[in-house]
Amino acid sequence: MAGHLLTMYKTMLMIRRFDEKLLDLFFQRKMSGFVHTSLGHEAIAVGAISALQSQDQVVSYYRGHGHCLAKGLSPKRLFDEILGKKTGYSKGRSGSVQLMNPESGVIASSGIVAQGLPIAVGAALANKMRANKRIVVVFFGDGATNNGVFFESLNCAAYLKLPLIFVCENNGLATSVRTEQTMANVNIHEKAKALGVQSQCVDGMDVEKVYTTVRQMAKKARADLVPFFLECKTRRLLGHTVADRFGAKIESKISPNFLAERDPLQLLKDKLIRSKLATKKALEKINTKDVLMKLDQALESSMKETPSESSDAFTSLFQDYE
Ligand SMILES: Cc1ncc(C[n+]2csc(CCOP(=O)(O)OP(=O)(O)O)c2C)c(N)n1
Repeated sequence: MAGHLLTMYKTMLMIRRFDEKLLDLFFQRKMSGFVHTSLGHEAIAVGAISALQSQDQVVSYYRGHGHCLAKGLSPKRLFDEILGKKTGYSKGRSGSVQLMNPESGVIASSGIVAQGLPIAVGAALANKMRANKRIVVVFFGDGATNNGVFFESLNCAAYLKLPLIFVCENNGLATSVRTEQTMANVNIHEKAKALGVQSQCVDGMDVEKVYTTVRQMAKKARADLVPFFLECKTRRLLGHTVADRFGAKIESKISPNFLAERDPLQLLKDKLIRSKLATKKALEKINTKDVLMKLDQALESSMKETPSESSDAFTSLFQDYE
């Protein structure tokens, strides 16, 4: 478990630093488009995806850099994609919002709230019909659970008995609107129960908890062909997007001591040191050598890549993916 926890720590740190690099790029005006960071959500992506097998599939959403990195996509090609380079996973045309690479198992992500859920249902149905033992995990926010297609998707998954895990990243806010302002019942996992999907709620800041819960769910989903729902309670460290200063203000009002008390990376770091699984020095080396150095190299070579051209905009729009 020690090695496993360290690997998860490294991936969480990679996600944190990757998003921080994007913030720099955005404010230095070196990139165009929007960025929704997953700062604060790292333990969910890493805990859930570490519990999967390599052939399993992930459907993400606009807050999805973490899911892609946890699924093993390369930071260099993700930078390429976000910076609009030809060498990006979708030839630089998706921006940060629609990142995907079916070959690596990230089969889709969308900027449309809740849009990933029916896509995941379709993929899980295909897997079931092919009897290939693959499962699908779909990530989405709390706001997505108010959308009609959320209910349709869970109903289909339960009725059709699909090997699919729904993971709700409940950060308590949909842009700048708090869950209590849009839901009479804020216990989101109970919505799933009502639709016939077994569900649980865990601390989304605790990577081990997310990992062990998804591992159990994945085992059952694969063996018994049934869906599960996991609500992960989390908080975002910034506003809704990089440009959302108003949202950032709301967030700091709701959870003023958040960083000090509940930062998922700090929690794991403390645990690793407390349990003598790693020293402070070893963890700092991971930060500088394994993460920052790799990211700096990736970004430097990405900046030199050829930009995508507008004449490419309509090529490769339709492609059959296995
Ligand atoms: C169908 C749809 N409605 C509205 C929007 C505008 N919008 C973008 S993100 C967002 C908030 C979604 O909140 P949540 O699902 O909680 O995810 P979070 O951004 O907090 O991770 C909204 C309303 C959209 N993109 N798609």
